[in-house]
Amino acid sequence: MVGFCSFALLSLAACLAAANGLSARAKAAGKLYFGSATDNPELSDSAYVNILSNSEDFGQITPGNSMKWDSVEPSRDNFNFAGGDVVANLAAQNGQLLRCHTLVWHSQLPSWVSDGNFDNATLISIMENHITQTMTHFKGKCLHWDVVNEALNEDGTYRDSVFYRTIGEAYIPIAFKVAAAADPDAKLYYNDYNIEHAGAKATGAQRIVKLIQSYGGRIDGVGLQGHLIVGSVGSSAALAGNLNDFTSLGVEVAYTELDIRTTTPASSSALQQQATDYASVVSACKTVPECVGITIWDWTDKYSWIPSVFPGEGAALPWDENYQKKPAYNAILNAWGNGSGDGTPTSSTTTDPTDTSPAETVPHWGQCGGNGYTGPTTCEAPYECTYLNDWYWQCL
Ligand code: 9MR
Repeated sequence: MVGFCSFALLSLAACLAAANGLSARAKAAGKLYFGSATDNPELSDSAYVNILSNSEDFGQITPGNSMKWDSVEPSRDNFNFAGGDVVANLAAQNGQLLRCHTLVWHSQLPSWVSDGNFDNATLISIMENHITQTMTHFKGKCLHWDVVNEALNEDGTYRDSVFYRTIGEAYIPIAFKVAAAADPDAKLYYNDYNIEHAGAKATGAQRIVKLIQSYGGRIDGVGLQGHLIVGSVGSSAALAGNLNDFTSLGVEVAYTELDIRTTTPASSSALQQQATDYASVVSACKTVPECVGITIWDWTDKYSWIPSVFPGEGAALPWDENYQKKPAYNAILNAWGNGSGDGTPTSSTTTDPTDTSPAETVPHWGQCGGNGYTGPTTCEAPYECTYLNDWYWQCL
């Protein structure tokens, strides 16, 4: 539904009654989106695309592969954005936000970079060029960019990538500095897995946030990938406590690649436990105001990466291979709740219903609500007036 929860037009009751999908419920809980990764080969499956394109369930999509270095710059200074454009265009067509993934990563990195034996200065310039060209191409389309991905070992020390070996830890703040200049409007994220629970690797990710800040750089968020295992997710309170360890450093957080795998074929009790586990993650995000949203790493088991990497495991997503919803679907819906009223604009910020003058619309990125705000509250199509905090609603 276009304009869902455009509060100048809908009463609160109508807004809440309309909140029936995973993303609609996330927004009613004050988040920016619930989203899904997708990958270009799957987009030839029209039944798949129909479900992915339902923005009530998916308010945001993320390309699973087509913005990675090997897709975008397969040989030096030879850029190919075609695959990424397809996903960006689909998001725009569906009125969905876009998370952009990922710029600097040791994996899916072409051998011309990893085996090029470049010196420090040359590798820095190659990295800078890759970031600048890629972000400039997608400028204005990416809500978030995963600037650096998976820079850590499990014990929280730095991974031995070509970037770390050649440049040292400074490659991370340098990448964020270049990214901040290339697209000032995109939120810049550090993204990693196995940082969802407090421990050495989560502490390492917090060290990275502080490192970037110590260089005077901008890091806006940390992405907790969330490749989790049924029965090992833990309580929502523990998950939320870990999120707060990040937000206390002045960054927002998001679960960026959530899936919760089990042994296959999955038993019905495993699927029930999986539903509980999905609900725990959603509740954790819901209770932490700086958690802006959750992305699942594709929505159907048919296209999940898990079975190819973990043989005998899978069934990790809320829809099965035949596109049937599993118990996790309703658990996610219920965990978001049906809108608590948190952040709902007060009457002082809503448009006077007796005002018959033509409605002024707010452009993309403009403010459209918040405590004390008295300006126009209707966003230019296709954008929606979205809660960011009690003082700021924005056309996104
Ligand atoms: O989903 C991606 C899969 O199709 C690729 O084969 C794989 C290659 O590494 O990457 C997958 O996505 C990864 C993501 O980019 C970073 N975090 C881990 C994800 C799963 O491997």
